[in-house]
Amino acid sequence: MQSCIFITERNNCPIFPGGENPRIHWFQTRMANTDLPIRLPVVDSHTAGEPTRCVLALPDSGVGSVAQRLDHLRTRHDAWRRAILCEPRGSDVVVGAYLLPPEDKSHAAAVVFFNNTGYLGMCGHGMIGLAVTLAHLRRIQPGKHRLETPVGVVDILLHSPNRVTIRNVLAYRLRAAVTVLVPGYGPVTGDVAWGGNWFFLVGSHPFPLDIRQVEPLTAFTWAVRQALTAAGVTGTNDAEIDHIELYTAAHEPANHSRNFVLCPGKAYDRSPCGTGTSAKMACLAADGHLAPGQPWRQEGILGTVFEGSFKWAQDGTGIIPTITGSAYITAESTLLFDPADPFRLGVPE
Ligand code: PYC
Repeated sequence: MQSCIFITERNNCPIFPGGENPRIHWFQTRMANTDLPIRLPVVDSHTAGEPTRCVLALPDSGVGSVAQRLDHLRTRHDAWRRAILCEPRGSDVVVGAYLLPPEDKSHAAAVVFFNNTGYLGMCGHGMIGLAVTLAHLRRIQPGKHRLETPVGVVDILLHSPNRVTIRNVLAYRLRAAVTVLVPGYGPVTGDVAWGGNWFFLVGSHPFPLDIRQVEPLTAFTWAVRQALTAAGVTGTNDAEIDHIELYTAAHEPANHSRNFVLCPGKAYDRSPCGTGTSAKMACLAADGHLAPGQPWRQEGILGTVFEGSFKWAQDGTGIIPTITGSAYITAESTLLFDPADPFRLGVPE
């Protein structure tokens, strides 16, 4: 029974050393209706403080576009996501990255990002972390590479082992100044924007964006998210708005803004959030407050910075953001899933 494609390093394709026919290891380890192997190699990194776990072995991910393969992973292998990212092997904060063969062979790879509750369209900090991980593994060299995501192709420019620029998918503001009544807080007004994930961006709120305020910030942004759902405020095609972004003046004069971003699984983004910075620049561009090519330094809740800028999309539907940041490898490890371990599939929700 095929249970896992192990991305080996014994072949000559640097990203998929197994080449067109990656070596398939037939793990005789099917456990409790899952096909988890006993050993799973991962590389951990952090980008501006936010962790990414790149998984170097795959469940069978099906065929087709990255979006189709994401569906396959979600419906057939969701146990992997929980086992890899949830406690006791992971935490609510970590974003996982499955590295997949690209659909278009001229691209370097495809990637599906996931977290403690599900899957992400794109992930800016995760893409920077993945690029640094691939460089660490010597699977890419400094220069330009193209990666497929479920929501489009992202270009990366690896400047050095730790510094990366990504050119994100199209970002745009869908609705400006939407007001929702948030129980316990009153009316809250924000913009609905897409930056690779759906965001509600709120500038008018009573909170200092200070790391010591994480609990009230989390409670407020979670309440905003629930109020949006209750009010039926969504992204395109009824997509749930699952990222809430508060912003305020930067603490450092060199920066333009500071943010706090609540992620779908109720953890806050330790980084300035690449897709959130993209959504923010889309709103600024729509208001005429940021010009193409003008630098935008987005500070996150830890004070770390993503450097952004944009150009208009050719069809005028939005902007193409670029985001630059740094990531560092924190671990090369092997997750172990002992069949006798009652929590091998993660602590149940
Ligand atoms: O950097 O885009 C991002 C991101 C999304 C969720 C966590 N980080």
